[in-house]
Amino acid sequence: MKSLPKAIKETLDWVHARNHSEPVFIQAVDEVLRSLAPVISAYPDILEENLLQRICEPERQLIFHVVWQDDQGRTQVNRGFRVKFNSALGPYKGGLRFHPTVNLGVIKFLGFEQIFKNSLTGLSIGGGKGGSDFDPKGKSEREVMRFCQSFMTELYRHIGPSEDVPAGDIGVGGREIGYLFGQYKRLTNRYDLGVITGKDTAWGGSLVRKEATGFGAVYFLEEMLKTRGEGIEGKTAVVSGSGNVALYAIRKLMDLGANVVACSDSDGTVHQPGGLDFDQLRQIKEIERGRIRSYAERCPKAKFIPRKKGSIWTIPCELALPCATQNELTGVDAMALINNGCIAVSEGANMPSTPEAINIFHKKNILFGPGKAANAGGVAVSALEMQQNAALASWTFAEVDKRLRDTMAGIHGTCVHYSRKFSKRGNYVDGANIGGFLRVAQAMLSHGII
Ligand code: NDP
Ligand code: 2IT
Repeated sequence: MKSLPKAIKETLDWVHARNHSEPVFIQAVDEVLRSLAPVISAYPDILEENLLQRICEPERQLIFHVVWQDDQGRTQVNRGFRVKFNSALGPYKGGLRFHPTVNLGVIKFLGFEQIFKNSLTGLSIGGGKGGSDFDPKGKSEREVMRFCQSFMTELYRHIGPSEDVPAGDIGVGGREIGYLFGQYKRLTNRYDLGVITGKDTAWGGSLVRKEATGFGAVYFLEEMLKTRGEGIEGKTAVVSGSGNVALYAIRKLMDLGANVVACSDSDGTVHQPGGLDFDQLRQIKEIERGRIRSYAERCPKAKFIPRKKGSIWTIPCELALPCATQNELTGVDAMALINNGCIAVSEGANMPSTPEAINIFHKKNILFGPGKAANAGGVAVSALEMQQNAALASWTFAEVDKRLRDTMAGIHGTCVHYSRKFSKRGNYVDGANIGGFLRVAQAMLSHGII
């Protein structure tokens, strides 16, 4: 930390001391504050108005119990969270994650990232995140419904179209959004479509929202490749995960002519050198809610590699898209990718690469698109869903897809602009952190000391 400006170092010490049991939150803050080192001398207001501490402390944090009944009639208890991190640019906006690893630190890291991501979209949305340690795996449809109803029975009083607008994340997709909205409607007696996004297109959802994060990560990748005179066509790609983001990153990569040879889940990886079969994959994951292992059972040309037997990142590829979860791609994985000829990484997930991995990508001059820029397409189309809901309108697939593509190109441009202007290192991480921060900072300064 020696070469860091004193104010940044002091803020980091302060954040570390008061959040010491939340390593992933500290990791996210560390990265952003380090990127801001060259910026603070250009804008004295940042320190005068104490913006660094103010942006690192959530405006409001809710923790509540979620009591629900399982199919055996037993009463179960989970923990629910909503962290309202920053509302300088608009109502709090960010997804809900249902996964057994969820705790306050995880939600704070995700909420913190969301502030800068949402700012980069250029739209009027603040940053927030929520979720629960509920594990949807192995639960029946009715158990998921009862859990969502109980979760919303507390959350409904804290959200609203101009207050806080949740959406999906890991473990929360269209099905859960439907149950959550249904209970909100019952409790409030209001058909507030704009209170939640990721809705089914039959009742207020936006076309392209389901595809948006994965498509967006590929559009961002395309923009990065263009800067080196490269394209996606003919390249070999590996995508980790096999959920919503992974699936539609794979779809778009294939549409643009890449050969996608592998994807994964927490049990392991499927490798198919001739290219994955998207329809089979979608059938198993989206329709049957099955596992990647059964894909390999149905597709004889695919091989299943159990998680213990090796990482997905040892499979040779030119393009890598981590689309599963935080810290899934380590320094060792980064070296393996580079040694096998990888030239570009676009993060569909939130903070999937460890700081060591990012360092290696930068040192080796790999094109590296950080999640808060590369996966912003999901929340951007969520904001377009809110716009359509407010206008009682619905736009065509082509119209929303074009706006998504333009938004991703715009975010890429912002990253390049700010990395060139401020960062000696000239990378997308600094560009995204600086560009995202400055827009929020300007709004916070305008609103005064609140
Ligand atoms: P899904 O629940 O649809 O899929 C998650 C995928 O990641 C699954 O394949 C899952 O495997 C794997 N995974 C999750 N947790 C772990 C873990 N601890 N270890 C190993 N594998 C894991 O979620 P999404 O596709 O929506 O989200 C994926 C990532 O993208 C997350 O980081 C999320 O925050 C981020 N993101 C999502 C957006 C969205 O619009 N949905 C927007 C922007 C970012 P398994 O089934 O075995 O658990
Ligand atoms: O991490 C994210 O950006 C999301 N999970 C989507 C948030 C949203 O409000 O659509």
